[in-house]
Formats: sequence, C-alpha cells, structure tokens
Amino acid sequence: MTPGQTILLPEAELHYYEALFSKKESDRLFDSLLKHIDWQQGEGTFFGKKALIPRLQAWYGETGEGKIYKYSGMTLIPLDWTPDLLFIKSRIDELAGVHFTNVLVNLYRDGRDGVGWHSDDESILGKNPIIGSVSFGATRVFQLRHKTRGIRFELELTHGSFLLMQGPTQHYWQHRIPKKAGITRPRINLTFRVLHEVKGG
Ligand SMILES: O=C(O)CCC(=O)C(=O)O
Ligand SMILES: [Mn+2]
Repeated sequence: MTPGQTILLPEAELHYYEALFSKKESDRLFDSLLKHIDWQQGEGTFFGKKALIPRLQAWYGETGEGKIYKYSGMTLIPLDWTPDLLFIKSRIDELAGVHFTNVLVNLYRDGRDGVGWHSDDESILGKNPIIGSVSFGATRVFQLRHKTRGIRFELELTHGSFLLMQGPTQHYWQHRIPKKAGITRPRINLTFRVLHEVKGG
C-alpha cells in the first residue's frame, strides 16, 4: 500500500491513496463486482423531469428503522453485504478509523456515463458526512468546486485508489464525474457512507 496524501483545500478535508488495493486485488475485485453486483438503472428527477440516471447503481449494507436513504428522488432499500464489499470495507474501515454502514456502488459503463455536480449532504449522513470512495477500472477525472469561492480542483481516480472526504467538505464543496468522449472502458466506484438513525426519517 502506498502512503496517502492530504489534499490541501480550504474548508475541506481530503485524503487520497493512489494504490490502496494492489493491481492484482483490483483486477480481481473489478471482475467480481461487475459480475456479482445487482446493477440497476434508476430514475432520477432532473430539473423537475424524470429521466434515467446515466450510470448503473446498487445500494448495500445495513438496514433498520430510520436508516432509509433518499437520493436524487429515489428511496433506496439496501441489499445485504457481499464478500467483496466486506473485504473492501474492512480495509477502508481500518484505514479511516470509521465503521462505514452502507455503500452506493456505481458503474460508469463508458465515457457517456457520469454524475453531475452535487454534495453528499443528506441529513442522514450527519453533520459532517464521511465518504470513503474506492475506484476500480477506467481512470476518470473527479472534479471539485467550492460553492462560493470560485475555486476548482481535479484529480484522476485510478484503479485501486481510495479518496476519503470528511470534515466540512460536503458543506462547502460540490463534486462530479464529467462525461468524457473517447472513454470506452467501464469504471466501478464505491462510495461508502455512515448512516445515522433519523427519528421519523
Ligand atoms: O464516481 C465517483 O467517483 C463519485 C460518485 C459520487 O459522487 C456519488 O455516488 O455520490
Ligand atoms: Mn457524491
């Protein structure tokens, strides 16, 4: 494992580990996740209209009273952890010193898939959401923009990498994966999250 690096940006707390998983582990996990995750193409509401989300997704992890995640107009019911997901989770739980409760798994089939500007700031994620993001497959650009200061930053998320976003990051920054012509290979991204019980949620 390579040591992580801290990305210094105002009002953010970001750590990046370029090779948290070895090439061999990453190849195996990519193939196995592609085959075993229950991929779905969800519908979201964009500018008041329903449309297919430009990527496949699945939601896994802990379930329970008050732990219902609403995302982009959808209500997600988690599937049970799989051995691959638990393997990945144990490594990042230890590294981040966090007990991640759930994961949103994304499949970007090629450069026509992406995710638009957003913050992961739903109230069920708590005051300062902790997001652990693992990537396998094609390298894609991850962009950040500060909500008011006009600052932008980008980095390439490579095969086997881990990006930890915590502290005030989600309050002050948005992120996205832009669509990009010419990318033909798929990418799998796993954003592990910590869900807090919300009364009446
Ligand atoms: O694919 C990525 O790296 C980011 C995904 C993301 O931001 C999300 O699922 O909330
Ligand atoms: Mn996100």
